[in-house]
Amino acid sequence: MYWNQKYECMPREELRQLQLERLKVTVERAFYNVPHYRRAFQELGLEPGDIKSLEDLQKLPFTTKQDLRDNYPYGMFAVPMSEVVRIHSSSGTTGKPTVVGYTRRDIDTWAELMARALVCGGATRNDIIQNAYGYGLFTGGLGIHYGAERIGASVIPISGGNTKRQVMIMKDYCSTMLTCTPSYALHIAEVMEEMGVKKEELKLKYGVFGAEPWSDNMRREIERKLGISAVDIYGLSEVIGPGVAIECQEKNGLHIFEDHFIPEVIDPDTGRVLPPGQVGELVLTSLTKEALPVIRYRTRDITALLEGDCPCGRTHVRMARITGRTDDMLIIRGVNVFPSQIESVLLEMGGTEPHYLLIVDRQGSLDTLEVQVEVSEGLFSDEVRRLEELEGRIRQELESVLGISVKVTLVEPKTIERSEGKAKRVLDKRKI
Ligand code: DLL
Repeated sequence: MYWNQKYECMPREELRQLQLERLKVTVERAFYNVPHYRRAFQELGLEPGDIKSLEDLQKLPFTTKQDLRDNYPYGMFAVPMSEVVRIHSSSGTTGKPTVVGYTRRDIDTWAELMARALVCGGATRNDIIQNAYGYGLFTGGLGIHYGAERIGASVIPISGGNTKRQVMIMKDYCSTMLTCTPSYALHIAEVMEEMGVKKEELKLKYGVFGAEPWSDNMRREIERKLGISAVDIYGLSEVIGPGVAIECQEKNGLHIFEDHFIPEVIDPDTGRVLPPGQVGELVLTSLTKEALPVIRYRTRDITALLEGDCPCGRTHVRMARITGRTDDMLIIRGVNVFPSQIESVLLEMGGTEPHYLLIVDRQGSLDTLEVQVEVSEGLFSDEVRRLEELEGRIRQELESVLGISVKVTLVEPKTIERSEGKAKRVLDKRKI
């Protein structure tokens, strides 16, 4: 089952030709409309006319999250704001989040990609899709929503949270597909058990899960508990949101929608492009985006491109599941968290020492974050009430900065292990 067979199964030669045409347009768009790109190209002595073949892509400079931040909020946009119809953003680090924009045509492209993705996951116009990705600045909710409507499926825009209600609605409204993060899918399954609802009472058949790393083991677990077939969906705000790549029902790697994105895998240390099969950092170039074209965007996600034809008939290259990141970004309950965000809150608080440990764990299927921090010598011998007050203040501040709940534990001075090399500040106990 395809949504758009012509493009999804395009012969490779034709696909490469299309990519080249679209790449040239994208490079021109970026060069002439975005000062950052013009500068970066000129530093390398390049101009749009130098891109004559797909291989020439390798001459172009990389783009990083830092470039987006340096041009915060709208400096990387290639169209005037009057053309922008939607703004999303991804969670920030110490400072600013990354802001992304869409023209009307970008929204249309995104809906097309998400329609393809949901069909890969098993959806048809007859499905009832319970969309439990968060709606809002996060791209998950609205991204899936538009794709589901494009197919003509019935979408339930329930967003995340209120799990008992999720179960009730799943049962009463006869949802046939669930879309959310994999950890939330497991949590829903657990709450279902607690409520005494059996999977046989549901009409659920398919799941499309992503936005955080997960494993084949976790897939089996979710499939068994919910009685469904589950696929992995990948994407990132800077590139478009969900709908960059997805598994087909073969569940053997994620097809990257190559008529809209060119993937490369590089050695993160040298920037050298690696041959298929080798593990490195995924770099993506958009081919059709108007508001925010990205050229050789370094995703920081670790994967490999997989060679060989897929029995499903799609000709788009597959990538292995994302196994981690080259930076220290954590994904906790689907929210991107950088340890540096936490550090800057702790350092601003007063009363604490710059020694802390972040403990990430999974209770049931919900991620938890505990922040252990040493208090200053003077304070520790102080009254309990003052310590409690400090703990409360830190927790509140962290929760407002990160947008997730946090447990704060104050510990005695000099109790957190010191390291002789790089400090190890994160203990990730989750087994996924
Ligand atoms: O997470 C977009 C999305 C929404 C994807 C819904 C899939 C489903 P951001 O918030 O910008 O966008 O976070 C992007 O999340 O660079 C990866 O590190 C991680 N990520 C996304 N999908 C997967 C996945 C959305 N399937 C960052 N496996 C990316 C592993 C993933 N990691």
